[in-house]
Amino acid sequence: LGSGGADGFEPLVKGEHLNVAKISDGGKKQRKNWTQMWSVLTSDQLLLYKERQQEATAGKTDVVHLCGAVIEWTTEKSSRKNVFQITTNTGSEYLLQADSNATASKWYDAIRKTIDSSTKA
Ligand code: I3P
Repeated sequence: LGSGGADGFEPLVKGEHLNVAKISDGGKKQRKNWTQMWSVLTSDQLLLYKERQQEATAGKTDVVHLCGAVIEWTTEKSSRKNVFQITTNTGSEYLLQADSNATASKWYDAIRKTIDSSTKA
């Protein structure tokens, strides 16, 4: 933890590839389908793009609203390592994962801070 090297800025708002599975959409269970997404954190949203290039064309695949969301590590909802879950205030559930523990931890911390600050605002 904390050894982010050249990338270790806080809060983290730049893009990176993460594995994402949306397991609930507004309370409705979804079939788990892990997809590598280009992920960009803003001050109150996590933007998910299929391709890095789509960031420039605003071709978002999904937007995770972080105000009022809950984030937690989970070892029960996947056989993968370094998995955390975001539950939005509308009941959508996302699993996020990276093979690198440092990468997963960096995003977990940045998203948690974003949830805290956007929920207080
Ligand atoms: C799922 C797929 C997922 C797996 C999930 C399977 O099968 O293998 O990768 O989740 O396990 O059901 P399918 O492609 O046929 O839908 P993990 O990789 O996170 O373990 P689960 O049902 O135990 O969630």
